[in-house]
Amino acid sequence: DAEKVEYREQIKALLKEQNAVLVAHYYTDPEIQSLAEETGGCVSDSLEMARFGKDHPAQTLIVAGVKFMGETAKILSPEKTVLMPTLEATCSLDLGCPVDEFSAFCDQHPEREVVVYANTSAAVKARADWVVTSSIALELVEHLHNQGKKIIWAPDKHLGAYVQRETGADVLLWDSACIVHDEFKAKGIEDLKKVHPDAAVLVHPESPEAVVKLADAVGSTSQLINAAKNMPNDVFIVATDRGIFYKMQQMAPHKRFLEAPTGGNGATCRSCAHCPWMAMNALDSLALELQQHSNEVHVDAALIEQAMVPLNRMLAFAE
Ligand code: CIZ
Ligand code: SF4
Repeated sequence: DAEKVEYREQIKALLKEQNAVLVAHYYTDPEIQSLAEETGGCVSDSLEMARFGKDHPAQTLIVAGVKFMGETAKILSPEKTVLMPTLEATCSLDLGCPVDEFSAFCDQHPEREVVVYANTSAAVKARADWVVTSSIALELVEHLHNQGKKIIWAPDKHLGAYVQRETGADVLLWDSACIVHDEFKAKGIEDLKKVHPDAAVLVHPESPEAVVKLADAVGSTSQLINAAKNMPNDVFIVATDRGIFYKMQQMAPHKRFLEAPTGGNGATCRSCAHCPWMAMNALDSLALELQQHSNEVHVDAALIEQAMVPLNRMLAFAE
C-alpha cells in the first residue's frame, strides 16, 4: 500500500545519503528482503551476512535480523557503525546459552575443542575455539574429527546431534533449541506427504531428529534454497522459517512451497513457523533507525578482540 511505498522510498534515500548498506536475513519480512536487493545490500544466511558486512566498503551497516547478527557484524568490523531496527530481537539459542554456565561447562572439559553456533552472544563466541553456521557445521566438525579432536557443541542440540550422526565425531552437546524449528512435527509432515505424494521435504537441521529423518534434503537456508531450485519436484514441504519462501519462490517461480506442519495432527500454526524476533524487523522501524540511530550495536572492546578470532577462523574455513 501507499504507506509501504513511502517507507521504501524514505529508506532508499536515507541509505544513499548516509552511505549505509542494508544486510538482511532470509527469515525477515519479504518487504525487507526485496529492499535489500534493490538497494545493493544483501539477503542471505548468517555466514554470508557476516562476510558481506565485513567486505562491503560502506561505513554504516544496518542489519535486519537478530541480535547475534548485528554483534557479529560489529565484531568483524569494529570501525563501522552497525545499526539494527531493534536491539530487542534475540534468539532462543542465544538466550539458552548464558556465558557463565557455558564457560564453566567448557572448563570441565578442557580437552575438548569448543565449537559454537553463530547464534550466540559475543561473550560465548569469545570463549570458543570455533564459530560455525549451519552451512559449514558438518565440514568443520568432520575436519576436527579427522584430526582426532573431541568436541563441545553449543547451543543447538538438534543441529549438534545431526552433526554427530553424520560425522561420527565425539560430540558433547549443550541442551538448547530453536523455538521455531523445534516445533515441526514428523507426524504432520507424513500426513501432508499423503496429500502431496510427489512433494520433496526440505529440512533445516535445527529441527528434531524425527523430522530430519523424513527429509529429502537437509541443510542450511542457502542449501535448502539451492535444493528448491535444483530438485526436479514441483512441490516442496519446507521445515524452516517461512520467511525463506520469498527467496525460494524467486529462484523457482513455478514451484509450490508448503509450510511443514507444526502441530501433530497436520494443522499448521501460522505463527509457529516464523521467528518472533525476526518478525520484529519492519519497514517503519528500519526507516526510524536510519533517521535516529538509536539502536547502534556496541560490543565491549575486549570481547571484540577475543570473539574476532573464532569468527575469522570461520570465514577462512568457509573460503
Ligand atoms: O535459524 C537461524 O537463525 C539461521 C538458520 C541462521 C543462519 O545461519 O542463517
Ligand atoms: Fe534463533 Fe530460531 Fe529465530 Fe533463528 S529462527 S533467530 S535460531 S529463534
